[in-house]
Order: sequence, then C-alpha cells, then structure tokens
Amino acid sequence: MSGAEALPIPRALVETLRGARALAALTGSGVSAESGVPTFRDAQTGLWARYDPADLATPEAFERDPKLVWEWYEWRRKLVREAAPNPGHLALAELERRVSRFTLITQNVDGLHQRAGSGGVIELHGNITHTKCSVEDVIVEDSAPESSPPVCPNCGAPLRPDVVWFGETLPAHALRAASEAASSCDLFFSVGTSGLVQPAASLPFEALRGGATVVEVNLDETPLTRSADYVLRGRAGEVLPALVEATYG
Ligand code: BV8
Repeated sequence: MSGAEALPIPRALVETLRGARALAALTGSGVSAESGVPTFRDAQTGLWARYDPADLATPEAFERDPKLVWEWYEWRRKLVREAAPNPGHLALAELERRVSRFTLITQNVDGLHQRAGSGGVIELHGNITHTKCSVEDVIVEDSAPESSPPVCPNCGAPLRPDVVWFGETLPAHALRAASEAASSCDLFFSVGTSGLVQPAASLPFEALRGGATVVEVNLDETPLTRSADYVLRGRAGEVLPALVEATYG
C-alpha cells in the first residue's frame, strides 16, 4: 500500500476513537521497521546473518559466549542510536495528547516511542540503551569499555543489556500495569507485532475479554487477526497517521 492512496479508515472506527475514554496500544518491532530498526524476525544482516535472534537473546547464550552476545547488542544499539522515530511513533504520541487516558505498552527495547514524545511508556522487555550488572541487577550508567562485555565497577561481574531475555520473567510492575490498562480500556490497538511472544501476546485478548474494541495494525496476519474488531493491513507509519487525520482532521 503506497502512502499516496487514501487509506480506508472505517467510519465506525473513527466514531469509536472520537468517543473513546481510555485507549491502550501494544506495539512490536513492526512500528520501528520504518525507522530502519530490523524487526525481530527480519533476517539479521552481515555478521549476524547466521544467528537466530531468539537464540542470542537468552541467558544461556550470554553464559556461553558473553562477548558474542554483548557485541550483538552493541551492533543493535548503534542501529537504534542512528534511527529516528517515524510517523507511526509520532501518531501514537499525538493520540496520547488527544485522549483522556492513553497507555502505551511496548515490546520494543529501542526507546523510539519516548524519543517521539510518548510519556509513561510501559517497556515490557526493557531498554537496549540501558546496561546493568548481570549479578547485582542494578543499572550501571557508564562503563569503561576496556573489555567486551565491560565489567561491573562494583563487583566485577560482566555487564549486560537491561532487557528481558527469553526464559526470563518480565518486570512484575510493568506487566501488571499493562494488564490493568488492557482489561480496563475501551479501545485497544495492537501495532506491528506478530503476536507470538508471551505474555505480551495475551494483552489484546485481555482487552477483548474486558469488552474493548480491538484494532490490529499490522503488515501480516497474526493469531489476533481473526478476533480483532478491525484489521488495518498496512504499514504503521502510514495507517496510524491516516487514522489520526481521519479522526481529528
Ligand atoms: C516469560 C527483548 C516466564 C530482548 C524480547 C508458551 C509457549 C512456549 C514458550 C513460552 C510460552 N510462554 C512463555 C514462553 C517463553 C517465551 C515465548 O513467548 N516464546 C515464544 C517464542 C513462544 N517467553 C518468554 O520467555 C518471556 N518470559 O514468559 O517468563 C516463562 C519463561 C519460560 C517459559 C514459560 C514462562 C520473555 C519474552 C521476552 C523476550 N525478549 N525482547 C531483545 O530484544 O534482544 S522478545 C522480542 O521478540 C521483542 O521484544 C518482541 O517482543 C519479540 C518479537 O516480536 P515482534 O515485536 O512481534 O516482532 P516480529 O518480528 O515477530 O513481528 C513484527 C511484526 O510487524 C510482523 O507481524 C510484521 O508483519 C509486522 N510489520 C513489519 N513491518 C511493519 C509491520 N507492521 C506494521 N508496519 C510495518 N512497517
């Protein structure tokens, strides 16, 4: 779908958005794709082409080869630093300004929602730009990169990215806040996520059980598609601005 075509935003959805009291949105890596940050299932490029991200984003991989995992995150951190929020991120920040209660829940670790102006972002899987001690589990601001990974200035253990790896539990406060927002909102958007990673993928279904209208904005079909009230098949960077334009002019 080219940005030039008028995107078909259903009139009923515009009316629902206009009357919405509480909105919640769950985003995945698809919302950052147009910023040049590869989605989690995109083929990794260059040196990383032969690795499966799901294999590297685990405590076992870090235990087995901390240097490899650390350098993969350094490569991703550089991509994120060079990336800029795209119109999809900006449209979500605009929605927050327009609706009395708006909760942005993201699976992404790139911090682009905050850089687009979104406030109170719930980062279910952490943030790649933050580093923590792998033993004390406390954030370490800056570390002399004399080794890869650098070591904790306090206890000497290897530092690691402050993200939730596969097999690790999500921050309880974040998951609780996300679940409360999903089950109490009247309009829920699922944007740019394949809906395969738990427990984040259950949030749109919690919204449905709470009686919310659920909208999927995604390039491909997902396990949510058949249950969603509206499916806007397209790029977040085009669909979300069109939705904001159709609703608020
Ligand atoms: C946990 C941080 C307790 C790290 C990430 C049940 C069965 C089997 C396994 C499990 C299960 N329940 C839990 C698990 C284990 C596991 C899991 O869910 N596995 C899956 C694969 C089955 N979950 C966990 O381990 C979680 N912890 O549950 O703890 C526990 C533990 C063990 C066992 C049971 C319980 C922790 C999960 C967090 C992992 N960390 N990220 C890092 O980033 O390095 S997840 C990572 O992958 C991302 O954060 C993201 O969440 C996920 C990728 O998903 P998406 O964001 O959806 O990206 P994807 O590429 O898949 O899709 C992009 C979509 O966008 C596509 O659909 C595409 O069409 C669309 N798109 C592309 N471009 C655009 C677009 N859409 C719109 N516009 C565009 N321009």
